[in-house]
Amino acid sequence: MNTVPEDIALAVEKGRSFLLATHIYPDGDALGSLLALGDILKVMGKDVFLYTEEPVSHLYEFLPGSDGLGERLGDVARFDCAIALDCGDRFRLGRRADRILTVKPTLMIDHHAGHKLFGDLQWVEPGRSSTGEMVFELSRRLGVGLSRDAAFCLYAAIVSDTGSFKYSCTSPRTMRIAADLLDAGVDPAEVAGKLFDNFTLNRLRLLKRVLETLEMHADGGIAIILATRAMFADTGTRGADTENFINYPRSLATVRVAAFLKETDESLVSVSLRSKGEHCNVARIAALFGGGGHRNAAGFKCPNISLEEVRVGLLVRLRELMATGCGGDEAQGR
Ligand SMILES: [Mn+2]
Repeated sequence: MNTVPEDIALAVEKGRSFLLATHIYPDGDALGSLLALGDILKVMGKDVFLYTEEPVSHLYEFLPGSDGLGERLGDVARFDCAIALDCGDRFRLGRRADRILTVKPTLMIDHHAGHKLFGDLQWVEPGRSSTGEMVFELSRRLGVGLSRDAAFCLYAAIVSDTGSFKYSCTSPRTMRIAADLLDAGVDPAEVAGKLFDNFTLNRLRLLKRVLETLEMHADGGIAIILATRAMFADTGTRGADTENFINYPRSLATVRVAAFLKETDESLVSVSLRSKGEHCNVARIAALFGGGGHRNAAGFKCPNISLEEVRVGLLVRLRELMATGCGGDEAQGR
């Protein structure tokens, strides 16, 4: 069942020169979708510029094409179509969001449940595991065969956002698409190895320090871990090295909600939240602090505040969430 809206497919067919962008601090789904769609458009004979605000994290340098992303946006008048991928609201497009959005039309392709509509044409499906899944559907709708590189990027995108097909956002359709990507030549062991078995010794030392901060609350229902600037300095690591650390407290059997607070370079405290099940909606907690995300995976950032202040304020909200049956009954798609 192909759900690509007609106006999205037509705009992609019609465009000649494309600006592709995704959210700041891009993850595997963001980058995988961006690179794969860039490859698909090039196969269609179109000009494509892949924009990123910052250099790609070393954790994702293995994605084919990641060395071809550009930080210099230049004059956007040269584009006749922009596409924002995996981006739940305009602020997540980063510092140059306003300039990107002057390109007409700007298309949205996204699966965030709390997506705040922006741009000109939207394709938002919270029921999708990943934006990678949606880009796959778009390639089918456009009748473009996937190169091995594009298939590799889409598979990495889907594996990232489904936690290796473990999260509840994984649907039968997700698995069928993954199977098609394996048929296109993707080696699942290669992707998993590069996504997960990618630690430097410094990063493992950082993990050791971070796990020492583990604290439990609400009879084991809440787990919190912290990363301070001193830990990054002592171990020679950066914020990007903490990717997936949140999965360690999440992996505790009793845990319903896990939180990871870290001090970033720009005097911000950045918070990642993970939860389990339909009734534990951390996107609502993140929204209270000006952030967003999915039911079971969300986050927010607080400027000019100490880690301890954020920890105390967040814990109050997490305790409330636990006390109300972990988030109430209205189930949003992840
Ligand atoms: Mn995503």
